[in-house]
Amino acid sequence: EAKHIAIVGATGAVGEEMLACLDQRNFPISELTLLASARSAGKTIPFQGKDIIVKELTHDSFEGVDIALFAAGGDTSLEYAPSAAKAGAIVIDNSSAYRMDDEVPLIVPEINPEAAKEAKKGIIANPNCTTIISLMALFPLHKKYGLKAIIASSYQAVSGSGAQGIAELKQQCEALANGGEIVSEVYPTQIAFNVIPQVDVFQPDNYTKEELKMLNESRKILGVPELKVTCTCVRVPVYRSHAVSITAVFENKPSVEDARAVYANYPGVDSKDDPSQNLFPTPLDTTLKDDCLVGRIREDKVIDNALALWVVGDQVRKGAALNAVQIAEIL
Ligand code: 2RA
Repeated sequence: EAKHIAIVGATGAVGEEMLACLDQRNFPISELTLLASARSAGKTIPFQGKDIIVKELTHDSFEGVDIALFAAGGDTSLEYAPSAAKAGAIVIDNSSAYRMDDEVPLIVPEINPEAAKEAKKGIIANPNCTTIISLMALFPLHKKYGLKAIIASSYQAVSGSGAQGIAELKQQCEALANGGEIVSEVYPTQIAFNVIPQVDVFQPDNYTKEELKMLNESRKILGVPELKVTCTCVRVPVYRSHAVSITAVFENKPSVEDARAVYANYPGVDSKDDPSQNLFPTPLDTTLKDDCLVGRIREDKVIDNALALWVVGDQVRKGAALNAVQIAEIL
């Protein structure tokens, strides 16, 4: 039956996409509460023919809310998600705040939907976008061959940094085209016509938080605590879709043909892979789309029982908003 939905961070890139997904998927909504900071409160956002006024987020914003989608960063989730849960809402949190909490399930609906029943705190965590997109390619193969290790390099869109990341790339491209000054506030150096091998902050082991998310979140979602992962996360001048180059190592010997066939009837992921036709997916193929696309599937030439492959997916959609709405659909 219809639910009272709240979106925290309704005016951000992911919040806006959550609204779009709820609308496009005809999610049964009895009431919609849009919440944001004082700065954004008062704005109106159109939804299904009505103008909804964005309210300021407070600890009392969740009366009667059934599902609260959070997309306003980790600090806001840590501060307000417990209040939403206390008011009786199920929280689906897009931030990293609760992902590694043993009492909080971390869910990709195509992989571990049953974990939604374990929301002991009334909170469910949405995984990191790079993890979701990578696992959409790896899970079907994991089921067939048993995944042991992942060696990956990501090519991450600026939308991962929110609306300001998109604006920074746009500003720099225009400035470079017209001879103006470029502005680098979101990234440590120019991102236009460049690539930056840093996403999030460095840790003592010289990996970034983003790279360790791939390791820790993949182990939790797949339920494979001994999974080995080495990942290099790179920011690239692309607007909305992440791409990940992966060598996946399995227990059993995989075959390229079988791998392509596996994707053919797997929900949420498709293969676009025919070297004889120069057929492979690029970030522009998945932008604003639901499905992830896999290509460049080939036997790895270094490691036995391993496939090299390339997966792309829309970072704002399947990487965040769509995944969260699909979790809400499970509920
Ligand atoms: C990024 N995955 O791409 C991180 C957070 N969205 O910046």
